Amino acid sequence: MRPLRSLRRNQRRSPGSYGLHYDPAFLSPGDREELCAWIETLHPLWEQRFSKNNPPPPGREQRQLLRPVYWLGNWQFACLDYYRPPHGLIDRCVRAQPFPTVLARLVAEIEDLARELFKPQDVPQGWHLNTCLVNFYGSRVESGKREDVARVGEHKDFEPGPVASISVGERAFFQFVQSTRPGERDAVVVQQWLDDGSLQLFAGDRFKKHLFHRVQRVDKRGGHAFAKHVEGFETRRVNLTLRYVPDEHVIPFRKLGPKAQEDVRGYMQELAKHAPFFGRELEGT
Ligand SMILES: O=C(O)CCC(=O)C(=O)O
Repeated sequence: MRPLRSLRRNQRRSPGSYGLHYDPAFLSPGDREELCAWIETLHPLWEQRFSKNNPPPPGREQRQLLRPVYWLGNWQFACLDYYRPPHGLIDRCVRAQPFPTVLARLVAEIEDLARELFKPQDVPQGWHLNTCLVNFYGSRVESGKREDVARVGEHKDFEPGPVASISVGERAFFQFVQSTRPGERDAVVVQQWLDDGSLQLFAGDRFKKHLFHRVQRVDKRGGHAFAKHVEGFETRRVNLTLRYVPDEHVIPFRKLGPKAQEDVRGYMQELAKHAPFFGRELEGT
């Protein structure tokens, strides 16, 4: 078995909070460099939240997501409403590119670590990190005006089992919160900075099912900047969130229902401009 590098190097577990592990120095300088070099090759999408066949509900408007994203393993398009067991399983997870070598290596290490840290009942049968959401955080730039949109509102990750999160670039202020009644402030239960090169790993009912999590803000003081990936967006932090979607719920584009195909075909065509994988998926080969 591979050595559990992060435990051995830091000889620490997060104190007193079963279900939450944080390693501020998970990435070695070499891994960080390799990961960042790969990130710079990506052409993320800046998706719209809704689509022709999934229009905004009454009182809400079409909007662009706060940040560009890229998915590996399977792409959960916002307009298909993400993976939401137990009812939202079908036409949610569209087969996408495999992990690059550096990420596959880190994932193997993280899976071992999760099995060491968490109780068997919190690591479902068949669990493996086959899904990666790459989030680009930064500022929207329009007509020379810069708007900081580096945040994520409170939500849960519904994919079963432990979720891992690797961060590079500026540090982010991350909170787990207890949701309260409308109009009242949410109660912060745990908060921490997620540093450049860090790993956060969480599992179990408390952190997965009961609490919500969010990114309140992303620092600017480190001077981190990534290459321009999307017109009108400047990136200063990249986060890779790794999750598990049962393999039977990941489907090729051609097997999506006709309405879902219609809604995401344009995105697939956009992705295919830079990644031949998506061209092949569109052709159904
Ligand atoms: O950027 C982060 O640290 C968290 C991202 C997140 O919550 C998510 O992708 O669900």
